[in-house]
Amino acid sequence: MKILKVDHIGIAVNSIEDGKSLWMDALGLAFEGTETVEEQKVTTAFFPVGESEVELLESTAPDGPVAKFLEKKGAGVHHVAFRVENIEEALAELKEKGIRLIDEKPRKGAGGAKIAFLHPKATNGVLVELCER
Ligand code: CMX
Repeated sequence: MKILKVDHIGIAVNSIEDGKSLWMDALGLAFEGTETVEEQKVTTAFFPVGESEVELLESTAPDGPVAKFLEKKGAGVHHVAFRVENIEEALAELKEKGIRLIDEKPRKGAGGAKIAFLHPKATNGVLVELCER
């Protein structure tokens, strides 16, 4: 498998509206608008930083993964996403290596990306996302 770069860092927030001014006004990043990804029960907001992005994540449902994360840990870094050349190949290789996957097949993420998660218990406690754009 080939990891091309850190695609984005996902940060769970209680409210994008309340959280975005830090990234825009204090840190001077561009705000690219929001997108709701129903399948993941989140609304996302992307802020490009060089070749990567910061992604704020706000839950859209109390039983969604981000709502559960916020309840348990509070706002903070939720996942690190690596862009890969070929996500199906990467998942097959990781499965072969015995790495615990959350998604064996890619799902649809923000911006039309193909995404899949590795289980944080297999990755030093950090939720890792693979994405292909
Ligand atoms: N980072 C690190 N650890 C996490 C975590 C995260 N984001 N989310 C949960 N965990 C840990 C919990 O702390 C818990 O650990 P302990 O057992 O030591 O307490 C363990 O994982 C199980 O957590 P849980 O609250 O019981 O939650 P679930 O097992 O129901 O689900 C997970 C955990 C990671 C499998 C689930 O959140 C998931 O499938 N995530 C992938 C999808 C996702 O997060 N989507 C949102 C982002 C979408 C996007 O970017 O577009």
